[in-house]
Amino acid sequence: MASAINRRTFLRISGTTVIGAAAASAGLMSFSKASWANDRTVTPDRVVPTFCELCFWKCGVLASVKDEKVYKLEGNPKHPLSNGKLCPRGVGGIGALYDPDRLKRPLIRTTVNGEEKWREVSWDEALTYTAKRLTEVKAQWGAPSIALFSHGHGGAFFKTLVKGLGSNTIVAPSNDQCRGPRESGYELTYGEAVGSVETVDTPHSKCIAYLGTHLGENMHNTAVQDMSAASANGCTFITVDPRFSIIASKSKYWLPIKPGTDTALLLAWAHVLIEENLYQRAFVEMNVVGFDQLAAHVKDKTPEWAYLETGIEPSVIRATARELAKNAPAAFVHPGRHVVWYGNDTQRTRAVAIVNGLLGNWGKKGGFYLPQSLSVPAYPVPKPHAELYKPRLNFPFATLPCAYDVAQASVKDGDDAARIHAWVVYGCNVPLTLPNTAKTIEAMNALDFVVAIDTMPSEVTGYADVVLPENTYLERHDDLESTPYRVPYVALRQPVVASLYDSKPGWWIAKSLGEKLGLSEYFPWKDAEDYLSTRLTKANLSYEQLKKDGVILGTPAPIYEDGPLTLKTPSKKVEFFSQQLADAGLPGLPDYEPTEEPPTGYFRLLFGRSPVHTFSRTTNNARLLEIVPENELWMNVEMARVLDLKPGTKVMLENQDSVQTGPIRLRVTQRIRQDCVYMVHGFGREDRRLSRGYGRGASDARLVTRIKRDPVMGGTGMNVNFVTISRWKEA
Ligand SMILES: Nc1nc2c(c(=O)[nH]1)N[C@H]1C(S)=C(S)[C@@H](COP(=O)(O)OP(=O)(O)OC[C@H]3O[C@@H](n4cnc5c(=O)[nH]c(N)nc54)[C@H](O)[C@@H]3O)O[C@H]1N2
Ligand SMILES: Nc1nc2c(c(=O)[nH]1)N[C@H]1C(S)=C(S)[C@@H](COP(=O)(O)OP(=O)(O)OC[C@H]3O[C@@H](n4cnc5c(=O)[nH]c(N)nc54)[C@H](O)[C@@H]3O)O[C@H]1N2
Ligand code: SF4
Ligand SMILES: [Mo]
Repeated sequence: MASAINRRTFLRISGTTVIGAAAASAGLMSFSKASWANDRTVTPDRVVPTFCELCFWKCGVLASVKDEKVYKLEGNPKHPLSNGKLCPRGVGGIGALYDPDRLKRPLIRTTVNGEEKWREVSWDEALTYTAKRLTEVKAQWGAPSIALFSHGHGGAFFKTLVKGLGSNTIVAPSNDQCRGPRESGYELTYGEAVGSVETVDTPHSKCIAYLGTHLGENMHNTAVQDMSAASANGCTFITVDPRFSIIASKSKYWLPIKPGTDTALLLAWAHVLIEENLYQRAFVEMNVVGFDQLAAHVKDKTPEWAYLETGIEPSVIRATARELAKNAPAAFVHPGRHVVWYGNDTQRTRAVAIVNGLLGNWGKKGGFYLPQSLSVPAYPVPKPHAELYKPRLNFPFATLPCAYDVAQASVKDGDDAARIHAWVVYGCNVPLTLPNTAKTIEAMNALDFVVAIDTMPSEVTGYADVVLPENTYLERHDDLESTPYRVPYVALRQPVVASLYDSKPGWWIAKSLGEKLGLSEYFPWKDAEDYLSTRLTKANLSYEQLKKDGVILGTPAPIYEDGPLTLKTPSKKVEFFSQQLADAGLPGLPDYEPTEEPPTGYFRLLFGRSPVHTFSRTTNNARLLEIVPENELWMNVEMARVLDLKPGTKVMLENQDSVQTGPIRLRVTQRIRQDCVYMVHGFGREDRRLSRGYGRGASDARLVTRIKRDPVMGGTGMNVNFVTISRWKEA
């Protein structure tokens, strides 16, 4: 077996560490500056429809090209997820295409005179080497010891590859570090996950409660457009958030809840709806099991009881419950998205689902619509025999294995046979997105082999053995996109301009690697166009029309249902009481569990989104950094006074495990409770290869060294870290 590098040093991709590196072309860099303008005076040579990958909402884009350069990105008016508009990140996609720091050529980690370096290699050499190393790991430890981490639309071809190899060890931080508990909570209660795009009928709603969901900062395009439409229609918003978020500023009620106590509020809302006979009785009688058990369960969960937990006045709890009830069924509590907060997250989501059941809003206008999808048959390939790695952890209602457990199972612990030995990482920056950065790095160091498929040098590529540069979304085809939505549709991603540098599309990388691994049967098509047109022909759809319009709409079907529901739960009804949970020894109704409080002198660390950035994906994007150059630490005015810290002061954070990050500038504000501080995720990049992103602001990820696991599906509750703040002293 080829000698594995045992301890990988973090390896930058720069002139000094790459053997044979050519400097980035000056012409390209100067163009990158000129292109930021999104110039509206230029007449394009062509306008190419495609869809966005600056986040995972997948809005339709029209890209204008002049002299083979993309100079403008706009929303595709025909695409239902953009309606002619993009969010600021989507407009800034040009910054990702023309980022001079992009990965340019395949790289292999190598040791020269005891020093680790990158060696620029041909694609053939990179893929031959990768195939050899994966084959060795499979032969020695079995295929399931090869894990795929994947995020983003292009991951589909790598799933085919890894399954073809025989591994079902396929994980995603967007599951157990994001929305996994919500999906399990809704599957247990309604028999199906909420999914992305969330199936909330916001434009027709008359009252919406947002728990944390910070729309306007969380910039999911259509969700924000819908929220504006609802606001214009006079919808009442209730925002429950320890921080006065943008959506709080549009709300009739802001409930500055004590962090971690939302389940108490939800149970008190259920109490008021039942005790005051405000729930949708006909819906409940027709569609719900376990109502009587719920009524008994929340009998003593009075607003007065909840006040002591949440800090929200009983009168406000009653008023908001009545406001929701008055507008039901055109009212809902938003199910949230990034819900891994305190470990009891599936149960909290169940409480949200139950309050929504009392509002009778499933399948109702202004509540939850029943999504439609345009089904396009898969390209026919043999079914692979893929297995999950052996020591499968025992979270009874996980829809996927947990990324966190796969990382833990990669660390050396004496039982090599049960370990994960290789990672294929597509579009994930795991050191920053899994909890406990140091442990993730330890895991990566323990692996026999890591290959990262990425567009940018990032923390994850720094610990890889092979780095494969993918095209950005503006240079490549991808698989078809047909998210279940209020109208059925299928959308196309197609190259707007030719590949820059020696980057390649993901489909080509997966297919070529598949061929080297002897897996050609899973990639029988000639190229992406052959693959796409074959799929479309089977669905009687025109590839030519899709190329021209970027999207094809299907025939809309009804999205509301007035009769009895037939759900996919065991009882076929909405399960307030979950026998499935009870059978697994877990509470059949959501219990409120108090969350550990910060020790004296500590703040709870909270984090969220900036409207113009997507995690670490954009923190090197020149265009977007012009708008928001760094993150700030939000602290309550009163606490800043006590600590004698002025606005704008640079501070350091230190968590309960003595991990430090910073410096970060202080934002002193009334808009946050005294017991917590808040920052935007994705900054504090530690990689000097990022000529613009390096060293801006601080990293929340470094501070998440402690988690609380969700007993239902294994999500990693991350809002359980505490920090002290001190003035930064320049060394
Ligand atoms: N501390 C902390 N941790 C978090 C969160 C948090 O707020 N704080 N948020 C959580 C949430 S909500 C989620 S969804 C997860 C997301 O976490 P991940 O799944 O890891 O996803 P990203 O952070 O988007 O991954 C970024 C990587 O994708 C690369 N990339 C960008 N575009 C492309 C492309 O077109 N092709 C390829 N091949 N690569 C590309 C970037 O260069 C970067 O290296 O993180 C979770 N983890
Ligand atoms: N611009 C932009 N938009 C994005 C993304 C992005 O990177 N950039 N990422 C997308 C992704 S992958 C996701 S998952 C979503 C995440 O976005 P959301 O699901 O909307 O938000 P969260 O990150 O869960 O929550 C952040 C909010 O929760 C509040 N909060 C913290 N603790 C508590 C608590 O105990 N109770 C309550 N009620 N509130 C609390 C914080 O103060 C903050 O306002 O955003 C998506 N949209
Ligand atoms: S919400 Fe913004 S970043 Fe996300 S896909 Fe749409 S335009 Fe792109
Ligand atoms: Mo997420």
